[in-house]
Amino acid sequence: MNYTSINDIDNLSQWVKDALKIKKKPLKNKKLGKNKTLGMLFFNPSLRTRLSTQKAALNLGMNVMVMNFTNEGWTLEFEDGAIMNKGASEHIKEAAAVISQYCDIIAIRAFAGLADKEKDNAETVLTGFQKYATVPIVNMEGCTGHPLQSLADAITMEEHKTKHRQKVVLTWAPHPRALPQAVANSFVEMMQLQTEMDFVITHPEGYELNPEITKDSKIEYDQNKAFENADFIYAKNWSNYKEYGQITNSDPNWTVSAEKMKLTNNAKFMHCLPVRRNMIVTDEVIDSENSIVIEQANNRTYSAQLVLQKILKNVK
Ligand code: AN0
Ligand code: CP
Repeated sequence: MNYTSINDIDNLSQWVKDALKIKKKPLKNKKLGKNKTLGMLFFNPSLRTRLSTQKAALNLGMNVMVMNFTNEGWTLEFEDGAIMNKGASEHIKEAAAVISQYCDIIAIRAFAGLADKEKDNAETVLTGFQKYATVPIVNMEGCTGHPLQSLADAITMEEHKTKHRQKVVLTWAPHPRALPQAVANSFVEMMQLQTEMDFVITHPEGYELNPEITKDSKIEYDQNKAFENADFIYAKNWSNYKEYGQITNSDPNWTVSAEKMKLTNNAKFMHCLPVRRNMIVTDEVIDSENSIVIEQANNRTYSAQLVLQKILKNVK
């Protein structure tokens, strides 16, 4: 079993229930991962993913090895048949096979480069490891998805939902650097699995995510209209998908402000973090009682623990 996309979740509501059980008793399966090793490979920076996934593995009694490829690992070649006369020192064929000798599960973070849409959509790093590793693979944010984040988001919404049918809004917000679509993509896919929530995506015109992901999810270009009666506001920036990787809008009117939150049904504020204050969201909103971003980050441990637990049970 791999966990590389939201499509690997066979029953979201059951997974959320199971994760909440883990949260109540995180050390219950302390023996499950004994003498098993999780290898965590980072091609990009991380705070939450690195620490929460490591914590999850430790809660299961696993050993953990972390390696940064940003400056410590050999530069890898992913193209089959490549004549390796350029920068890359080692081919994914050997690297993945070798790491599989040391690790029982390999978790990988490899962001979109945002320069070449086709290359990013091909998920070169993740699929390279899937092809040449002999152990299960976990996606810690690839080019097109961040499924551990969205599972944590689902857990967090379950904990904070009120009695009536919930309205959930994914809103784009401005950011000074070009960011991937991965978090938004997986959030959309996770929301498509929700049966008892209404979902609306709001962003400036032209900022449509990949239509193969959004499918028939509702898009409302008027952010104020989208916010009306919302129970959850999930903010995230992403760079333009059509004009791939470009920043074509930085309108500060899209920042989530207290004034905009007043349009909602006393909505909870969510963001995956790290967040740029007073760009994505004002201090007033993120510091308010309605902000659940810290609990969301806390739930990263239980989303990762559920996934590792499922894989370990499968491996045995
Ligand atoms: C990354 C992104 O937007 O994909 C990671 C978020 C979890 N964010 C930044 O690079 C700021
Ligand atoms: N939300 C998230 O994945 O955070 P990090 O990039 O810090 O891991």
